[in-house]
Amino acid sequence: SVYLLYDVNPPEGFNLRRDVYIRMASLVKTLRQRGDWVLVLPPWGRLYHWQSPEIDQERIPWGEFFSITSLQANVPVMEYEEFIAESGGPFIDHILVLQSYAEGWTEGKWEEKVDVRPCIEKLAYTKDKQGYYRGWFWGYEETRGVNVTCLSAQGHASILAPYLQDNITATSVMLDRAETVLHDHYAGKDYWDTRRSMVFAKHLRIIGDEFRAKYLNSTDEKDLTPYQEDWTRMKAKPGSAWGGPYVGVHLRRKDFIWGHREDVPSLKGAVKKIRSLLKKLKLERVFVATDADEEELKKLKKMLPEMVRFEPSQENLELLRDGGVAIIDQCICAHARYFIGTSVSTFSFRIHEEREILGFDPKTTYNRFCGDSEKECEQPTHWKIVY
Ligand SMILES: Nc1nc2c(ncn2[C@@H]2O[C@H](COP(=O)(O)OP(=O)(O)O)[C@@H](O)[C@H]2O)c(=O)[nH]1
Ligand SMILES: *[C@@H]1O[C@H](CO)[C@@H](O)[C@H](O)[C@H]1NC(C)=O
Ligand SMILES: *[C@@H]1O[C@H](CO)[C@@H](O)[C@H](O)[C@H]1NC(C)=O
Ligand SMILES: *[C@@H]1O[C@H](CO)[C@@H](O)[C@H](O)[C@H]1NC(C)=O
Ligand SMILES: [Mg+2]
Repeated sequence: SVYLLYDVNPPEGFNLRRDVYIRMASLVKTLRQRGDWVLVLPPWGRLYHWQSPEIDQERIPWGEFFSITSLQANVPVMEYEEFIAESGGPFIDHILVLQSYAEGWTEGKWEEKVDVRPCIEKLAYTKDKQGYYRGWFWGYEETRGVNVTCLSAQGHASILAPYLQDNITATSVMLDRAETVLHDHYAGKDYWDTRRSMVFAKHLRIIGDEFRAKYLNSTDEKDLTPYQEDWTRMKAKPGSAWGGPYVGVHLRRKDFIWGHREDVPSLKGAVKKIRSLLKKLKLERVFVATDADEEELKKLKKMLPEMVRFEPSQENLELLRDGGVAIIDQCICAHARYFIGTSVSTFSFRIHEEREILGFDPKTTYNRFCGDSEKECEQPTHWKIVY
């Protein structure tokens, strides 16, 4: 096999990283037209938003969050530790640091291209005494890179394929800053195949289901949201899902409010909107997923005392970690009769997709809060599944 590894710009969060996975899976499908390429899953960890203190949040395998057999049914993947075991040690033959072009678009003209170029930014890798490259490598200190070069790339992920196939002889190649390349075909069949294969790990789905049953009077049978573990057999008719008797809310705060963005509401504005939705939809319950800090949460609870939240015990938090809790929040929002999210949050976008897979009427999904004084509050785009 030839192993393709990748990593993403450190500040990026969990849900943008899930998007980059889709781009890389697409690239591997292209590479596999000529050769036995396998995608190595970059361990999760050290994400800026995972701030729960005193829990270990590094070197987390994908299997803690996603069903590996489901991913496998789309493209061959393996966990990083399997790669180390199979390839004979913690070495990555060639690291390609993707970057844009120093000169920008020439004459304002967009064209797709790939070229070996001097590194624009300071390398995030340093040479050790043996001449190997050391770097973050997802918290695996013993990992070393044998060669590092910078590659300017402009275009969709698969433009890298000819270069990887013809100009690189290594058996393990890592693309760093993989978010530099774009989707081969956003929301096309291949996009959706990969997206549908990103089935959440069973233990997380079970916790979400139990929570819905216990606190929200919501079950798949009553709500018409039947789920198949095997995603290749999941094809819900649009509009067939009814959803649990609650409004699902994703209220993104933190960095989304620090910049005083005009498309993000104040707490007061959000609560006003939630109340009007409950009334309009004749629903009594509201489930709130949010990354609000303690202070904001206190204010929110005061204004919306009936809201339901998923709040794990310390013991469960250690088990699930921040990533698992976020996924459970997403699962619960995905099953609501009506969902409203936050403008341009990838966390909300992933909920849209989950609801599309379950077969909800798009009117109940593609909704977002408006800023308090936002003039044109454009609602999210509906992306239909291509099977
Ligand atoms: N549990 C939980 N975590 C959240 C919520 N909103 C944001 N977060 C955390 O903040 C991160 C936001 O980063 P990202 O996933 O990139 O989404 P985006 O920044 O909203 O586009 C998530 O991955 C979570 O770790 C929420 O409603 N519930
Ligand atoms: C790859 O190799 C070919 C043939 O040697 C060369 O023409 C091409 O410029 C190389 N591609 C890059 C991006 O360096
Ligand atoms: C590193 O890779 C570059 C580009 O493929 C190649 O020219 C160079 O010889 C390699 N260096 C080593 C030490 O293998
Ligand atoms: C749960 O929902 C069912 C209808 O699906 C309803 O008959 C029942 O009264 C509800 N139970 C509670 C406790 O709200
Ligand atoms: Mg983010």
